[in-house]
Amino acid sequence: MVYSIRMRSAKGGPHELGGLHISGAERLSEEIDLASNIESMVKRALYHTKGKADFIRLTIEEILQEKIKYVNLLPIKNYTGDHVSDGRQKAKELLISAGVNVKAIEIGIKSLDELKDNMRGAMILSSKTGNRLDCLGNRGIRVSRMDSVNEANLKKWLEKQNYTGIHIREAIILASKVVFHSDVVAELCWSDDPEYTTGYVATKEYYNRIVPLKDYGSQKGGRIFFVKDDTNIKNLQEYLEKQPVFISKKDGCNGLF
Ligand code: WAQ
Ligand code: MG
Repeated sequence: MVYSIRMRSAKGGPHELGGLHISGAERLSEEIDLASNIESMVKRALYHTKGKADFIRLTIEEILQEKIKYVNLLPIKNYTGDHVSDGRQKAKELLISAGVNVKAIEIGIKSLDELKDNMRGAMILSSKTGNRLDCLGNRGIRVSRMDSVNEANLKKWLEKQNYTGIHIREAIILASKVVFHSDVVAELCWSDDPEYTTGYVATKEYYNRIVPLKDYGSQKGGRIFFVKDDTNIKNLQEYLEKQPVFISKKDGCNGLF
């Protein structure tokens, strides 16, 4: 049996009553790993660099095997600059090549920089005009119900490329699910964790990691999904939030992971 686990946590009460978003997480879990996955999510909410959550909501639901979709893991490219301005410039170039309009990119970066409070989800912007297309305000769209097919193999694959840590593991799974959708042109992201300055631009081809995309110590972070102008937002939202997706990769003779 496979279960979806979703966690969101806040400080100063629940999100909907104005609490500050601390951390969230989403996994698809086999029954045997359920308890340990839940434990690590609760620990993450309690011992986070953004503070100790006083509100934690966990939702656990059984997933029907036949509903699960399999999506390819994006390959990784890496860019490193000296300053945030270098990183942002690279992000712009990558987004332009993916088909996002310069104006939309500028609006996107500005909206992330100007966020007063962190969102717990992502903004959906038109890749042409930069107009916000979701009507979800500070909540945004939270991508859920995704995971790797084989955690141990994903870890090995990342370690082989010298990537360790939970940020990249979670981000590449999320990005692979997001850009797989035909209406999504590209994604831009950087973390809201104050110590984590790496971000990325995900396109249909690559997970482009960029260091740095924000200043050390800043708690401002977020995600933007740039989409085609005629996107049916309700359908896209349904896919991002509800469609269970396992991210997998064909790895030569090691088979699928
Ligand atoms: N769905 C939509 N938006 C989300 C989700 C989600 N499941 N999770 C987080 N966000 C949004 C939300 O606005 C957060 O405030 C923001 O993204 C940042 O989330 O080394 O760690 O979990 O290659 O802090 C990227 C680079 C790390 C990783 C991103 O984001 C690497 C990261 P965080
Ligand atoms: Mg965070």
